[in-house]
Amino acid sequence: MRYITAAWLVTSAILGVLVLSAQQPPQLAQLTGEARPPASPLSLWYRAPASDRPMDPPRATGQGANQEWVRALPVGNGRLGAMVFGGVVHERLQLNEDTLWAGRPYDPVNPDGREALPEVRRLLAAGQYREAATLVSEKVMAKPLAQMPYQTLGDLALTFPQVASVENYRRHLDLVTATARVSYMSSGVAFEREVFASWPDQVIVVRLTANRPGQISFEGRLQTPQRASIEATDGDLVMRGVNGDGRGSTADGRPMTGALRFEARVRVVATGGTRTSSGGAVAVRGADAVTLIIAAATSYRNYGDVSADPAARVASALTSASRKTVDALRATHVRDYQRLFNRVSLHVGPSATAPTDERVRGFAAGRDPGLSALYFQYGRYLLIASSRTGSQPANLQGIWNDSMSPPWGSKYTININTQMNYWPALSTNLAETMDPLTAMVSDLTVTGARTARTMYGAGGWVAHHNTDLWRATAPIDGPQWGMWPTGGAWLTLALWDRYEYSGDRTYLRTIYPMLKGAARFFLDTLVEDPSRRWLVTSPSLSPENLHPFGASLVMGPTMDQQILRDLFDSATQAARVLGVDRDLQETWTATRARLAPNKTGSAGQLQEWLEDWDMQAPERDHRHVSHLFGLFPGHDIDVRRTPHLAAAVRRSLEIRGDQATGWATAWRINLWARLGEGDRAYQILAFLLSPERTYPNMFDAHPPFQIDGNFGGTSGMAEMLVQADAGEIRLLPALPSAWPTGSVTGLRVRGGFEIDLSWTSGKVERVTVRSLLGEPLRLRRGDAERIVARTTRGSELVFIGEELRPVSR
Ligand code: FUC
Repeated sequence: MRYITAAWLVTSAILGVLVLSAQQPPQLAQLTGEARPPASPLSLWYRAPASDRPMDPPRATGQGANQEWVRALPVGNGRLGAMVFGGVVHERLQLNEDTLWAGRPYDPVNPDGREALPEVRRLLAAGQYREAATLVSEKVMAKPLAQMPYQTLGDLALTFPQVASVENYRRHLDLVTATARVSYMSSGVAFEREVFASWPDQVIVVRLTANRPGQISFEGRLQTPQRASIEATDGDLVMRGVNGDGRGSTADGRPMTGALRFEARVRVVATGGTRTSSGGAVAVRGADAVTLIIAAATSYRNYGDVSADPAARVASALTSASRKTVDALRATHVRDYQRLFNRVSLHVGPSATAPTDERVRGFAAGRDPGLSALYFQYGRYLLIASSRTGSQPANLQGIWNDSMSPPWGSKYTININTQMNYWPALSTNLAETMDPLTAMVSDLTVTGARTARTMYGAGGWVAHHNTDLWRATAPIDGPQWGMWPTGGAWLTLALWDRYEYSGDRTYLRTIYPMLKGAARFFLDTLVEDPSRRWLVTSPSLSPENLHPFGASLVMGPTMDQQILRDLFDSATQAARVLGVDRDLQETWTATRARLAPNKTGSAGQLQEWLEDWDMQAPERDHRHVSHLFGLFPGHDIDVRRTPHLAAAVRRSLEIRGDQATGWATAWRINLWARLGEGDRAYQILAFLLSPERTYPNMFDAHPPFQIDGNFGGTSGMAEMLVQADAGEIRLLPALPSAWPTGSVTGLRVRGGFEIDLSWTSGKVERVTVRSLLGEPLRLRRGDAERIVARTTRGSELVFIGEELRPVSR
């Protein structure tokens, strides 16, 4: 079929903007032929490019999750990311570097806060919630009021010659090799493009090949909305710039002027043909094959130091990568990635062979259980691609962002979103991806100690509901959202979980000061509830939910007490294991005992607040289910240990409803799985995987794109298959009837066990348990605890059938 005519080009340029918002991506012409599905079933694949038109001119505010961008395929090495669009004539790689945020080192704490807090507490105790919120708004909130956004690096645009026809076009992302590929035929020549992001080599590699010599010609250029200069020299495209300015200024009047320098460099290595540079572009004509190596870096060393040399960082990565062949770069990348990815496999039924966007559109029909398994593995892929040792933690969009001012700044929202990003890390056997989170919490113990001291006159450290690259910890946005002191404490619990999974004492020693500092802050700031003398947080809130009295501010929201019970427990256990701080262990235990208890309200629900207000709250179906933290990911509540409270959680979940934003839907999956309700969890998963919550590239739709839903969904599926509580492992605790037969390998649970499990017609077939720490093993299946066995470190035990008959080996 005709690929392009001049008239169509002009028309499409005029219509381009209109077409943008339409359902299908703009195409310059029809593509012909039907490409076959990729060989690896663990692939996302499509029969059309995400877009194939010249890029928009750079602009300061990006397009966020527009129709084209959420069709593009993400690659990443934890630090560098690219969205690959796959255009035949106009290929676009939208690039990110994970330290390229707006602004500069700053401390937003408001020194007026400390004087105002006693009055805020008095107002809350007197039930004057609106007045308390006004005072917090005037005297306590951070300066500036918003934190700094994560920003795009820019785009690499490759413009290929117009072609007469394109057949059998296919692009796909192979999750087994973490590689994006584009392939098609044109005028009898088979073209291939391959893109991968290597963690060991710290570069993104683009490889262009054809099955006949001399066929590869294109012009490459960089483009960015950042303040940057761009040039082309000796086969390199080079961009040097300064990050964006943030808004507002600190309490002492310092503006948020951008202070990071950055560089991106693309090395163009052609075999055969010619290569020329001019006018900021590199042109390749008639090459046999071309390799593009992309490196990028900023001057960020840490939240207080931006003195690194980005050019030196880029030069070092490029020099060493360009000494290697593309085969060597690929082999190193695949080996590194598979070391993590291959630890877990999942099969829950047949997979449709249709392109991924069609599968998502049809999923609600439920005939494609394999799509859940693909979604599960995609979550693991995305975590590996956005969070590696030495990188920043995965932010609201992982590392993929095309904007200078993305939704919610694409920051770290730590009243659920950042924590949810790491929910699958331990259960799906990717503990190392938590290293960046540990490093961030370590930073927060320093910046958060400043906030604790200046704002509260307290010891230890505190972080409120958001943080950013600069590790800001003061309350932001407004009292309804920001005045919540428990975000940092929750983060430390994720780190403690990692110890519970691994039993690694060296690691425990590094995180113990973080736990201890978080606990210290609350020892210094908890207040007495006037009527019942419970110890509670104040001022605080139940994340983002308004209570019936015109504010969210309160004393002692349920979630805080649940987090603090877990915090004091884990700090005490950690001190015991390490044999330190005996006095503190007693203080923590005593303080824990005085925290306000979980309470059941008149509707049978778990109360979100100290008072029974749930049924009068203005948004009863609010997306946050903060007070249910105690069931998941917390430990306060469990179906077997505390059945009455679990029943109250169930009632609260019914009141809240099943469908919410992406992450909020994913949280509900995990909670219903913990309640042992597989079919309910699956029904909610089906909504998460429907086009309402999943874009064509399977990114989670909050909407707009936010990656936490992907990670929460992956975690939810793991929770449906295996759970552990209080030393007991539960097999298939929430298996949905949609997955009658299947198998999983490599899931991890607390206490140091790794589990392989297969089932047929809903019945356990075979279980293999590897004991990593030599802890006693207790296995539960349904109502019966079937196995209690000793294990030794490194031993493997096998059980058969529903009765879990031990197999001696
Ligand atoms: C919290 C949520 C929003 C959004 C934002 C990034 O504030 O309530 O839904 O996810 O974080």
